Amino acid sequence: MKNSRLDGLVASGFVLIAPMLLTQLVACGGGGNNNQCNRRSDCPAGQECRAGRCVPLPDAWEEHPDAFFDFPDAFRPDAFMPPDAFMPPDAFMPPDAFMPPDAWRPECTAPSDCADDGNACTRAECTMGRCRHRFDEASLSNPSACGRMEGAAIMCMAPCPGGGPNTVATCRDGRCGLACAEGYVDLDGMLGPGTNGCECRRTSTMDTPDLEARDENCDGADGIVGNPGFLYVAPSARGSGDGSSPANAARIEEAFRIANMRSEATIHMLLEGGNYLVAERLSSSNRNLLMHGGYTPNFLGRSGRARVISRAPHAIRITGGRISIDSVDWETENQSIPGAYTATIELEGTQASFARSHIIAGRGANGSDGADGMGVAGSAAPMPGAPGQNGVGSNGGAGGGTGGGAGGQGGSNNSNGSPGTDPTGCMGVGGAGGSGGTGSGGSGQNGRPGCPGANGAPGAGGSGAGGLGGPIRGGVNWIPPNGADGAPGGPGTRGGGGGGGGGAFQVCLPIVLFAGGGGGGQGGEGGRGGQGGRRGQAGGASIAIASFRSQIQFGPEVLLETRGGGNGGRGGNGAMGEMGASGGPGGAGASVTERGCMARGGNGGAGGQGGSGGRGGCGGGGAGGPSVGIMYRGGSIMGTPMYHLGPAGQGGPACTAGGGNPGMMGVRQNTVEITDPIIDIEPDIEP
Ligand SMILES: [Ca+2]
Ligand SMILES: [Ca+2]
Ligand SMILES: [Ca+2]
Repeated sequence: MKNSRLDGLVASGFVLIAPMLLTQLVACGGGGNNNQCNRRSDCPAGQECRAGRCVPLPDAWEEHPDAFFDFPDAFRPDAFMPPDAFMPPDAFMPPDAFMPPDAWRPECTAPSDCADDGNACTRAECTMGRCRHRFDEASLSNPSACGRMEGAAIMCMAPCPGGGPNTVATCRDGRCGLACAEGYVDLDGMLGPGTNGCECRRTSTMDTPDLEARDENCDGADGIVGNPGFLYVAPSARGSGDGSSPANAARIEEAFRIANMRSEATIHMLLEGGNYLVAERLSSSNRNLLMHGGYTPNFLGRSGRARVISRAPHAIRITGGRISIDSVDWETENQSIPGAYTATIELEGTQASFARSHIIAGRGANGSDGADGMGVAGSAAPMPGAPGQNGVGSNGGAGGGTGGGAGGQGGSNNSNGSPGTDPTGCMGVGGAGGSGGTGSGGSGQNGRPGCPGANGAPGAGGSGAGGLGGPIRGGVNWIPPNGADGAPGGPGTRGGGGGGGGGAFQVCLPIVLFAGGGGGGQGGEGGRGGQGGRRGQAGGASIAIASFRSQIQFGPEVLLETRGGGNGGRGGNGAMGEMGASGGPGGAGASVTERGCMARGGNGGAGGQGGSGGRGGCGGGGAGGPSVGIMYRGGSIMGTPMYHLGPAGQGGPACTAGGGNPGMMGVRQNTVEITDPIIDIEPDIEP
């Protein structure tokens, strides 16, 4: 057991402690009762007087109590020596001079004998039997007792305080700090008490985007920040907009542009949730592109989806390579240009997988109506019939024209005129020539007029378009067929020729007069037929996915929606046919007079009016636009998405003038496999 009074004397605290002891000694009043004492002599042997009470003596004091306490004045510091003189202890208290040699004992023989001074940053030393406490250099880096010297003072903290979860206390240069526990990373710069501490547990140096958005490599975001194989995308650009990190998120068009320039075989595209308005078709070819949507702005969580709303008829086209789409919706708008179609996602020769995605095709536009037929077929207007010639003297006049519809020859002398020719039959009564007049009347009979030509036949109506089939453009785009144009109307036929007038003969003895009849007029030419109406345009298609030689795999929660095919356009009306030309007039019969005697030949009949041209045919109606979830050619489809299909387009009606053929209704099916040969043509937008 150590002697606490010697501690007080020899330690550096002696100057402070000794007067306290003196005060206590003086304060102890006399009296021996109840262990009360003023001094040691008041106490029984083996005890001392402490704080006015007799208490047992420590061993060391029992033998020579008087050697120390019987001379209180002698050790009062200012009484027996100046402070400089009595320090260090060895100098002022040679054992022999102060107390009996066997009364002094070493305070310590090893540091472990020294009492704790209550300061965790000191280390006890035992020097010449005396304890000293010096600053422990190990405290400069000891988190359990972290301290440093500032002047003569020891700044000590024991232990260093801890921080938030997964932190460890540190000590550096005698100052406390915090660090992350092994395997943990502080991402937000806050790790003190009450914070989230080192919130990220690093489980890998790699970090694949996942549904929980786990930041496995603890770089602050799902995926690998700054790696060329990872692009961070937001509805509007942030920072430099190069997609290298959440703080520098790129617009989606820019992300595709960057991805298409990168040499990495695999590109992860991480998209923040929200709407992406895109004016152009996005495209990727011969690459492994993985799109992960619905991230929170810090890319440490996922909720909802990214939604690409495209103003182009196709939101994205993937050629070759591979595409994986998760939690990204795609949408095209309703189409407005007549006959325009939309296929939201185009795949060609690629492997595609979809999960948690809603793919919407806008409605295909209605086809335009066919134009009405204008004008007539053929260039030359119908000619009127040539006139018949007059009779001269006893000679009849020639009929107008040649061939069909020619006028009849007027009768000479008293013979009958010839009938005009009749190219059409004229309802059974051709434009026959009038017969010659008889003698007594002195006048030949007039020729009969030619009958009118027959009207032209109406043009045939164009056929309506079928709903299925039609050209596949560029491998994946389906353009339904348009209707057919209406045929032009047939021309009217020429009118019949007028009959020749009959010859006349008159006897006024001794005179006999003869007068020739006039020639019949030629029938007029028939009118030209009217032009046919134009075909109606097909309605536009509405297709969620158009796939050509691609393997498609559907995962969970995929919905393919179409808003419906456009209606086919109406067929145009045919134009009215042209009126036939008028027939030529008949020639006048000759009039012969002598000595009061007269003979007059009959007049030729007029040619018949030409028939009118036929009306043009009605244009066929266009086919209705298809409404199809997946239109594919070759390749395969695995898994089962949900379908929500809008109505197919109605077939275009026939023309309003009657007749003609309506188009067929469009196709409405979840999937349609195209097996027709590919016809790679430009669309026929203008019907
Ligand atoms: Ca933190
Ligand atoms: Ca991850
Ligand atoms: Ca990460």
